[in-house]
Amino acid sequence: MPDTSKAAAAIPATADFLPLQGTDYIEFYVGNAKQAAHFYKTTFGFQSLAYAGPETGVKEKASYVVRQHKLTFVFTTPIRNCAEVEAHIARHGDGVSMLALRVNDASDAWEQTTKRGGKSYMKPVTLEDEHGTVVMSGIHTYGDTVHLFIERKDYNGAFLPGYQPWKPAYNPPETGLLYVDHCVGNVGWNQMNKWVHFYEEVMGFRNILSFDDTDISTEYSALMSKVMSNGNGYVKFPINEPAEGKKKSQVEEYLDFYNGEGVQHVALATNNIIETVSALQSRGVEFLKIPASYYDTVLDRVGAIDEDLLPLKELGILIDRDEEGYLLQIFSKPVEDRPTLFFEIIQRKGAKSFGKGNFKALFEALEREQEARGNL
Ligand code: TYF
Ligand code: FE
Repeated sequence: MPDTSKAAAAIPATADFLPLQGTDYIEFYVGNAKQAAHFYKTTFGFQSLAYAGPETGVKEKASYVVRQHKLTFVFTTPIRNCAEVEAHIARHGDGVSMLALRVNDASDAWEQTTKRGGKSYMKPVTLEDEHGTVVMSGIHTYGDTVHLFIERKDYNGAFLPGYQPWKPAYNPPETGLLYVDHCVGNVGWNQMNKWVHFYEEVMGFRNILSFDDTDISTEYSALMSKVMSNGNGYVKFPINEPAEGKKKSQVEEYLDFYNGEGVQHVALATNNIIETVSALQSRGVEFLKIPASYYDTVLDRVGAIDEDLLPLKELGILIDRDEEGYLLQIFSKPVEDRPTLFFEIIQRKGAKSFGKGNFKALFEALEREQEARGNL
């Protein structure tokens, strides 16, 4: 009998029409990019990388690029006559505008997604300078959020053509943040399945986990969530929609204050959550407070873990377990005055899930914040 196993491995049953290498960068449109970049350097430990603005020949906006390991954040603010950024900020306040994904072929990514119904944001464009070539394209997703496709051919400049290296004297140390673990979108009432289908049909993602309101309703608020993953699992986008509860859903609060759909939280991975969260806390990142009683029973639920419980309790780090291992996670308060975008810090020790065992404690903590804002 001929051995067909090699051929079968080389040609998967369903070829991935949108192969992704991971998150290239996340761009935030903000009211003051100079101050936002300073905040993310000072509190989260990002390093200065690149700059584009009036001094580099870009007249309408200024962008600061910061990096920590594989995490790249761009903060962009309008300077003059920059309608797109101005409109985003006027409507949403500070928030995520672009989730940029690394691809081998940005032209093909655009062809594949737009022919499946994706709405074009940017046809493929070739950007070139003395450091090489980048091809970029993009499609719209929920709200005013955009997925850019970034193809870095041989590019060895600071960030992208048009940017110059940014080397200020002020460079506080890193905090151990490594890469984007997942990025969550909040969508409108009854819109979750529409966006699940978008990620399935247009982007070739799969729905790997689902949570309904019975999994995650607390006494008051509720939501539903489905986790979408690309073929190799490097890119994971959970989608939340509000559900009817006794009081206002946290997702509804977000939609009210963001004035529509958008990115709710970005989960940042670390290899040592105790060290990372200690550093973040001492540098001014505010985290949700978890009642001490959570730690009385947590080990009965999750079993033995490598870490001492005391530092986890002191920092308010949550623990959950699935069939493949466990995870440690903690959630920041919103990083703007509006109750919109926040960050999760996550360390996976085998677990591939999202902390379902913590939903009750987490959502009760979120509701206490909502209550304090008068929005419950
Ligand atoms: O990404 C997740 O699914 C977890 C849990 O409003 C979660 O981080 C889900 C919804 C939410 C906050 C956290
Ligand atoms: Fe999360």
